Amino acid sequence: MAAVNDSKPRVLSGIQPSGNLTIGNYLGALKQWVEVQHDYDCFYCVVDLHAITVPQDPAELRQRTRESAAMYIAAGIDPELSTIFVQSHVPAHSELAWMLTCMAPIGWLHRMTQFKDRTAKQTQESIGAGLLNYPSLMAADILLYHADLVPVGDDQNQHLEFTRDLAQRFNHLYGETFTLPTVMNPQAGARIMGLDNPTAKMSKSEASENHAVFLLDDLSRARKKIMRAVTDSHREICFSEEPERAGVNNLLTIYQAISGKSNAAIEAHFAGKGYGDLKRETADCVLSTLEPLQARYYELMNEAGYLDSVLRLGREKASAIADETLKLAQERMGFLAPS
Ligand code: AQP
Repeated sequence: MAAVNDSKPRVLSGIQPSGNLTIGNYLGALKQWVEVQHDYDCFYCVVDLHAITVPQDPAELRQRTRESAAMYIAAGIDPELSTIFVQSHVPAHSELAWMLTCMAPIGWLHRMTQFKDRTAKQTQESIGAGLLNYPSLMAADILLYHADLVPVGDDQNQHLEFTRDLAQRFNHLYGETFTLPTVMNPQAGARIMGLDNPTAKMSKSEASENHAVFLLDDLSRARKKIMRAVTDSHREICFSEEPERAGVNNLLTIYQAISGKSNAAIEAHFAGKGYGDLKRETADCVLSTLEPLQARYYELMNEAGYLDSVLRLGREKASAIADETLKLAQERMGFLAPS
């Protein structure tokens, strides 16, 4: 049973069940989650309320929520150490999100890059208000648990800044209530790019066939996708910020994030080798991660009742903390307590 640990600083993070998880989600988020769980009191949620900011098929959303939770465990999150739960199981997330939405200046929300990117090609009529308010819900997720640290890929850094600003605003208006969280990005893998288009972030909901390696991809399919990754017409294999070298840089980043080797060691290793070697060895690294993860995942999905018991316990533990913080915020904001 996961025990409450008040002496360790706290971590909170989540992933949307908006598609099958990718190696971007793994290297940017999950891998860090596993690494910090011994030193922090960790809360990891499947953020289904975030997923509905774009239309979801109800049956698929339900299924993916379970699959994502199983994937957290398969990736190495230990339910004995960390709390795993589903965001919508803890109503305090929605309640605090509304309070924060009412305090969030619309100008701040309109400045969010993710909102601008996601709505660039849509008409006002087709954009749900949830997409704009997404950062207020994310702020609620984090602030409810007084999280000290939030391990995420770097696409979420602006939302973390927003969370800090909103918490400060609340604390200033109503008195010290929320802890200001700090963002944590991995040293390598903070932004994995699409294999077919290395100038765009790898995303689980991007439809094109060779864009992403999914954590549940058949191993030969995963290898094929990496072997087909876009590179360039240069020869030298080295890290580079040049846009035209983004494909090679992306493969090197994936290799580095998994192998843990330094830039210099990796460049020395690939000196004199060709792009075929780089792709083959990157694929070997990725497959060495996917193979045990997939084996554990399928085992878990076949273990009747286990996942439900983890999520039930997670909900209890998360609710206890979130409800207390919500109550305090409600009092501070002036809500009449029920008699
Ligand atoms: N390409 C990536 N590289 C590094 N980290 C990434 N993350 C996502 N993509 C990459 C990190 O994964 C965590 C969960 O992300 P999310 O599902 O909450 O939202 P997202 O960032 O919008 O992820 P996707 O895969 O792009 O989802 P869709 O396609 O649904 O929008 C976060 O920590 C994120 O930084």
